[in-house]
Amino acid sequence: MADVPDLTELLAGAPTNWGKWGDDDEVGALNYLTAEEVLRGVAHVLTGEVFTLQRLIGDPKGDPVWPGRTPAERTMLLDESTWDSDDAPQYPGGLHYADDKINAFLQGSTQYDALGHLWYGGKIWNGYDARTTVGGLDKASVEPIAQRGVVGRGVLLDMARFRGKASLDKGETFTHEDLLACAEAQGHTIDKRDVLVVRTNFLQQFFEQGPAFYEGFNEPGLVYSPELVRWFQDMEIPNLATDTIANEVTTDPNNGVALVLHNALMRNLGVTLTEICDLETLADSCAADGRYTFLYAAAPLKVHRATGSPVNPLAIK
Ligand code: UVW
Repeated sequence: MADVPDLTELLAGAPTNWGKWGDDDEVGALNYLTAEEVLRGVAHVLTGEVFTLQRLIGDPKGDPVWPGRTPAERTMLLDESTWDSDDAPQYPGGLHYADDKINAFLQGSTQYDALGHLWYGGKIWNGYDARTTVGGLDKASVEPIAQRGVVGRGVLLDMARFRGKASLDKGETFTHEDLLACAEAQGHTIDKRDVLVVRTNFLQQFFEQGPAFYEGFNEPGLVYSPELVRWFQDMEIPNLATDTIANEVTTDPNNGVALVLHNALMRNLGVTLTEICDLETLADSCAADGRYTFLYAAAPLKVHRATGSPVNPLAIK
C-alpha cells in the first residue's frame, strides 16, 4: 500500500468548521438544527404517517456489522422457568417477571457516531487532542448529541431507485452531483440544513449472501472530492444518514484510502453520521406518493463517554 496517501496528506488544506461554534463545541453541524429548522421539518408533516428507521436488534435473519465487530447478543436472565426454582426470590402477591440484557457494540446496529469516533493526525473534531479518547471520550462523545436530539427536515435520496437497481453494487460510488440529480428526478430540491437520508439497499446483499457478504468488503456510497466537501459545508448539512454500515464507499477508488468522508465530513466539518438505517418502508412510501421530504427526529441514547449509540430515527410524513 506504499502509494496510498496518508489522510493528513490527502486532506491537507481541506475545509474545517473547527472553532465555528466555539472552542468547547461537541456537536458540530448539529448546531445548524435550530428551532426554525425544527419548524421547517414540521411543515413537511402532511399525513401523520410515522416510519421507524432502526434495524431490528437480534434479527433472526442476521445483524450486519462492520468487519471485526459482532452482532448484539441478548441474554435472558429471568423468565417463568426461573420462578420454578426453590432459590427464586419471592415477592408478596406472587409477582413473577422477565429480565434480559444485551451485550452490544455501541457502533453496531442502527447508530449515531459521536464526532470523536474517529480521526487522523492526532486530532478529533474541533481540534481536540485524540488522547481525550483514551478510556472513553472526554470530548465529542455521543452524550452531547443525545442531550440535544436531532430534529429537522429530512430528505430521502433513493439512489438505488434512481439508478434503476434493486441495490447498489459493491464499491459503487456517487457524488453530491448525483444526489442533486436524484432529488431532481424525485421532484424536489435539497435545501440548506436538510438531513440527508440516502438509500442504497446494499444490505439486502447481506441478507441474501450471509457470511460471503464480507468477502472483499467494500460498501457503495458517496466518494470524496474537494467539491463534495465544499458542497456539504456550503449547504450546512447537519447529518448524513444511510442504510449502509459506514455511510460512504469503504475504500476510495481514487486513492485507496479507507473512510475518507468520515474524516473530511465528520472530523473536519462536524457532520454527524447515522449508519445501518432500514429505509425500505419509507422508500416504498416515498415512491408511492412522490413525497420525499419529512420531519426527521432522532434521539440517540445518553451513554457517558461513548463513541456512538443505538438509535431508532423517525421519519414523519
Ligand atoms: C468504523 O468505525 C470503522 O466505521 P463506522 O463509523 O461505520 O462504525
